[in-house]
Amino acid sequence: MKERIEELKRSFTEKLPSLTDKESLEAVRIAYLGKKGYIAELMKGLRDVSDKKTAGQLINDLKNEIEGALGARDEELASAAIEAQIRSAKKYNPTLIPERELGSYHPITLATREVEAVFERMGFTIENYAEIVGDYECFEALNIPKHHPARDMQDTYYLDNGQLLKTHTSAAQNSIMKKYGAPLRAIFPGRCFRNESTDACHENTFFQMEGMMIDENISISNLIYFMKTMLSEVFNRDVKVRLRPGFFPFVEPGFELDINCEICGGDGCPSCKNSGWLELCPCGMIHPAVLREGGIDTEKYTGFAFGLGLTRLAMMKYGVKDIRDFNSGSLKSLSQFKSI
Ligand code: FA5
Repeated sequence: MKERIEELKRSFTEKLPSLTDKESLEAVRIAYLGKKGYIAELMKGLRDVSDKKTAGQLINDLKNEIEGALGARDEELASAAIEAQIRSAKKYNPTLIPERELGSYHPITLATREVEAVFERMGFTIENYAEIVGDYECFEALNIPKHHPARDMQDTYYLDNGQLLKTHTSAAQNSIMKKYGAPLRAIFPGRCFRNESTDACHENTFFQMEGMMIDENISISNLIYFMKTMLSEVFNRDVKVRLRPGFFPFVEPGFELDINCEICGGDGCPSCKNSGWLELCPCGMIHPAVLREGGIDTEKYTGFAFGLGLTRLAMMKYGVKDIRDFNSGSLKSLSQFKSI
């Protein structure tokens, strides 16, 4: 009996280090302590032993030893599992960037920055202007008096207090002339609003970028040079444009600068209203009445102005067929611009 107890003790001690998971631990517990296990077998064998008391004591000691060792091993395994969990868990880091889709710049923002960079390099300052303006800035200071038919070209949202939502960025011309005087080179991007029915190339809320250059001896050649430079730098290649006469009361002469439709290549499509051309950047020599209203000496200075359709420029640059996608808030389409 004594030898058998010693042998079981040895075999258990040898097995113990290999018990690295709950399953093997349980298997050994059943083998040694179970109803039909080695300890139960020893207890049965007691009947044939003369010194039952000593043998019983030895069996009990072995049983206690095995129970204690298995319990301790069980605890070790449990705390090792917790430690492994802690180790594998991500450490808290207050400066970590969240693991989710980051936002992206709106294509209009990207186009605006690109055009701004081109004009900044050519010495233009960038001005900001309000979206809610008065009748004076939006029309009267631009040689468009009350009841002038040119007002009909821009369906205006009027506010109850008599102010209005800026229909074009030209509304800032007068105040910028008064702010800086001449000579002057400035661009001013901004959101414009018109109560128009929308289609693939018309929105009721869109962006323009106005530009003005006033100095001595400014002529149409300067205007054409700056327009060409801006377009070739923004598109990084030659784009087909055409210049045709256009009427705006605040310029004389006035032009419409159209871009060959980049969506259909000029064949005609909904994006260009099937004409193959898109009105992009009307421009002209600033009317002397407008210069005078802005406090500029018309004997000494002349200037040009343009009103670039920024949203349409973004359409052409990025191949967006429908202008309404820009204000759609659809992440499916807008998030595509993050890598541009
Ligand atoms: C004007 O707004 C003049 N203020 C432009 C100007 C400035 C002329 C300085 C001369 C000197 P027009 O209404 O055509 O012009 O608009 C200018 C450009 O804005 C258009 O060529 C077009 O590209 C864009 N645009 C006009 N209406 C819309 C619209 N509803 N949706 C999207 N883009 C528009």
